[in-house]
Amino acid sequence: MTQTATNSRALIPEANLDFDAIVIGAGVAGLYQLYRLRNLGMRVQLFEAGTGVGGTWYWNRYPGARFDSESYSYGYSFSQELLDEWDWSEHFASQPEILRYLQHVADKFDLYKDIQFSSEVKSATYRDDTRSWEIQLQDGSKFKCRFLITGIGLLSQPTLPKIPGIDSFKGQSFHTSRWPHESVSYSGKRVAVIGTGATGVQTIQEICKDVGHLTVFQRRPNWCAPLHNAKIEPDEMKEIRAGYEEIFETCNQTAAGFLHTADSRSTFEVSADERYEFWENLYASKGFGIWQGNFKDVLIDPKANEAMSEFVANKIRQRVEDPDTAEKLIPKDHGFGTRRVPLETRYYESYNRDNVELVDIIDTPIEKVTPDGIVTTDRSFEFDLIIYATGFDAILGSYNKIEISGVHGRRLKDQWDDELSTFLGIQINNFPNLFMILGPHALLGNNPRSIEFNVEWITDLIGHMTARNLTRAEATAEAVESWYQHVLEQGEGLLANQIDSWMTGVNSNLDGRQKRIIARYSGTQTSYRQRCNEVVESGYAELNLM
Ligand code: NA7
Repeated sequence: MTQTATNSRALIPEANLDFDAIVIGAGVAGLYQLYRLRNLGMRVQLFEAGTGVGGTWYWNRYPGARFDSESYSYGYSFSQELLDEWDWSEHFASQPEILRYLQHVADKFDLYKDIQFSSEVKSATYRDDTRSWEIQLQDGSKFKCRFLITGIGLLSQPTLPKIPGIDSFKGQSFHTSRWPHESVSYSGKRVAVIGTGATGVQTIQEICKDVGHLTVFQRRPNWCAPLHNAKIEPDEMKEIRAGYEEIFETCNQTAAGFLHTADSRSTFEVSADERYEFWENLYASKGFGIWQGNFKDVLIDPKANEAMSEFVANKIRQRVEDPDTAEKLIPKDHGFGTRRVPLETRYYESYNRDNVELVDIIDTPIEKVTPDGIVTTDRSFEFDLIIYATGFDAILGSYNKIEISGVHGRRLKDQWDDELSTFLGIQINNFPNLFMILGPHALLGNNPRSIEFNVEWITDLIGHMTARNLTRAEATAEAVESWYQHVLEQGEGLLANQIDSWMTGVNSNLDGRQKRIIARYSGTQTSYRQRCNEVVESGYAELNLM
């Protein structure tokens, strides 16, 4: 959809707007939103806290950071030229390559000219008299716009553990997502990693090859499975390129936007031999197939889940030489796939190395950090470097960080404290003209696929409004309530929603975040997209447009 510049300019004078739209965040979401809105002929400004583009891939520079989705299923699909010219070097690209890709996108589409870096948004205030948003940056500068779009990420606010003495440590220490831009020397050093989620696993398996000694402090283990990464040879890249249409079509049809989707059979519908052969094949195949492409009941039926968990537990026992260490690495409090499955490359074999030690901090909790290292109830450890791979204030953190207020000064945080609800994960009643890309209760998974869909939906709505000189869009309270009920229904029976994890909003390092919530939409992409498309077809009947 292309609108003329004349349309958009008509939006500006009446409210003295600086921009038609402001986008927050220069990650995969924000970059694409900037591109699309600019194509509508709008004046758009993007504010980014970091000093460069990339979002997740700008911040997470820790060794070993890489895709767990196939590179060619993760990139943007909107530009044939971009697909034609970009070669991925690995099936699961590493962070430096991903960052180069996003920088290339920003260059190619001339996005830099509308991005202001080192500009963290402090507050966003809606003014109903002018139907506009006023944004204030941390440096005090203010900007007014009609539409505000957030591309601020689900996992962008890191959380550190509340351990006494954490600031007293004399050596270097940081959270993985704040890994310094300059090179960090860990070669030959005594290093601690706290946390064994997807990030901890990627870090541990990479740095163990170089450090002098690595001590891993594990609270709860996760069920990890092999990534099976490989280089993409030039001929293979040609084949991938020729198949892009099919790749994206597949991603758009699967439950969560991955190349993998659940098998139509149930676990116990097949013979034991067939079952184990299927699981062996999944264990030997690339990427998330073992999680997303398993029997259809593995993530729902406790018995099926138990059988799958036992299969993976035996793999861990086979791969880890010391039986006590193997048992410590096998989760006992949740089943396979009920938390995000970290994909690994010889992660379990890391524990067979002489320079790697696993400390179970459920058995022997950390008491404090000292200037020299870490003290548990059992021992004192000395370190040169402490790495916190302790996760994020997921889904809500990036919203809570900004003081967002809507009509009549209603604070978003207060509204969400009362009840976390949105319309399609995109809009919120009482917050007109605010659009979230992958907000709470949106469909997560292979996120760029959902991001492109969300961005295009938002762009179409804004295009629809500008074409009609409409200046205010707000989801009705009824629409929000009905989406909320739908999200709850879709989440029923899913084992993952009965387990503590970032996906259920639990974070032991934050006050008041010990209770599980339904934070994401657990239906399929097809049902999500169908619902969003129905809203468009009805002429946005569930939004108040003025
Ligand atoms: P996760 O998956 O939230 O993992 C955080 C890890 O840190 C996990 O093992 C936690 O143990 C551990 N943790 C958190 N707080 C503490 C304290 N206070 N003490 C000890 N250990 C702690 O974050 P990731 O960054 O690994 O991954 C997040 C997502 O990013 C990932 O799923 C991908 O989608 C990308 P716990 O399990 O809570 O016992």
